[in-house]
This record gives sequence, C-alpha cells and structure tokens, in this order.
Amino acid sequence: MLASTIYRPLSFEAVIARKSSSFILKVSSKAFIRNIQMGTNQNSILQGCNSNSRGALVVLEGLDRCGKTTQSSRLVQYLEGLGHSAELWRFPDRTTSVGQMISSYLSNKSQLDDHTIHLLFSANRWEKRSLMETKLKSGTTLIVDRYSYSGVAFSSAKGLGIEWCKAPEVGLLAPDLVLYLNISPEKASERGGYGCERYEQLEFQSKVAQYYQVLHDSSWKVIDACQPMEDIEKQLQEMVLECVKKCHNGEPLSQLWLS
Ligand code: DGP
Repeated sequence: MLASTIYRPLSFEAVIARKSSSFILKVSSKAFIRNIQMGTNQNSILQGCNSNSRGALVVLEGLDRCGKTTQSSRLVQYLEGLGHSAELWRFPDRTTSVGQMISSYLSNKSQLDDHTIHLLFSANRWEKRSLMETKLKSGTTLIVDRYSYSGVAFSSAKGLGIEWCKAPEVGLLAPDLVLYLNISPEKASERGGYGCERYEQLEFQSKVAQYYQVLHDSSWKVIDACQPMEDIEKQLQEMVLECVKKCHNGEPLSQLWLS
C-alpha cells in the first residue's frame, strides 16, 4: 500500500465550530502538523488522539407512530453533515432470516407463541451485536430505531414477566443514550398508517407505555413527541452531540442489565 501524506485531523470542537459558526475555523496550529499515515478514512478524521475514542450508541424508543423513524434518519443526516461517521440501524432488522420470521409474525402472516417471538426479537439483536461493537469501536455512531427496551415493553405488555423478558437481553451493548419520544397512545393512533401491524391497537399500546416507564433509567431522556417536528429535531441534535462528544473522549462501552 502506498503511504499518503495527510494533515492531522481537526479536533471535535473544530468540527462543530466549523459547522455552527459559518466556517469560522478555530483550528490550532497543531491541526496542521503534517503526518505520514498509511491511508485514512472518515472515521479516523474523528478519532483524534484518544485510543479509546469510539462512536456513540444512541437508541430511539417510543410507542408505534411516535416519530422515531423520521427523527432517526434526520439525526444521521445531521451528524454526517458535521463530518461524523454515522449509520441508521433499526430493530427488528427484517433483512436477516430471523428478521423475516419476525416480519411475517408482525404482519399476521404467521402465528407464534409469545415466548418464541420474544426470543426471536432478542436473537435478532444478538446476531448484530458483534458488528455493532466493531462499528462503534471504529468510530461510527449508530442511531438505532428500537432496541431491547421495545423487546421488554412489548412482551411484558402481553403478560410475560419483566425479568424473564430482560434475561435474553443481558450482555447486549448498553446504549449511551436512549431518546424516548413520549406520546399518548390516543395521539399516536391518530397518526397516519396506524393499525397496519399486529401491535397497533390502542389498549395494547397503553400497556406498552406503562412498561416503558418501568424501564426508564439514567441513560434516558424523555422528549415530548407532540411538539413541532423541527423543535423535536433541535432538542435531539443537542442531546446526541453531547453524547457523541463523550464517547469520542473515551467513555467506555458497557453491557445491558448486568447487575
Ligand atoms: P417497527 O418496525 O419499529 O414499526 O416495529 C415493529 C413492531 O414490533 C412494533 O409494533 C414494535 C414491535 N417490536 C419491536 N421490537 C420488539 C421486540 O423486541 N419485541 C416485541 N415483542 N415487539 C417488538
């Protein structure tokens, strides 16, 4: 491989400053120290000097039709616009063979025992765990539309024990930040497309909302999902940037529900 001559990457603050203050580059002279490296990629631009620097694991949660999917993709666009490496993920991931079984169940094309489908949802997250870790460690931030909290809230709402529901999730990567888009089940049901899939029923969603409350921990931020879309977007951006910065500075990865 040919060695290429590149400039040392901008600091995190410089990336933000460049975006937010019309290219007022507050770059110290260090930023231009020439450096010989064997190639580069977008992630290395953000890694700076800390060897534990990594991407952030950010999860969006909430009832069906709370607006997670729209906000997740806007967040990715926003981060990419700032020069960060970011990817949009979603669970269930319906592209895998496990995901296809889940998809068929959700669209009422197949019937499965409640425990069985719970374990399939969990397996769908486990089959992505190692790729998730690799991406984070290489500096990519993952914006994830639903995660283990959906797993526990939806299955507990069917009557399965909450501890039983949590057990298969133990050891998955713990999110650095959970953004809960809060909406009443009634308001959500008025939104377009409601009722197409198995769980989109008012009474059931009310139970799901109650179980989400039980799962709330210090990694959670609750956002009012009935505000105008742009207002929500701004709030999420601030929260995510702060989290990305923390992870960039070496906040260690942890695992879910080990206690
Ligand atoms: P979505 O693709 O985000 O619309 O999710 C599909 C449906 O599946 C939605 O009603 C929420 C539900 N769901 C998502 N993850 C899980 C899970 O892990 N377990 C259960 N039981 N339901 C889930």
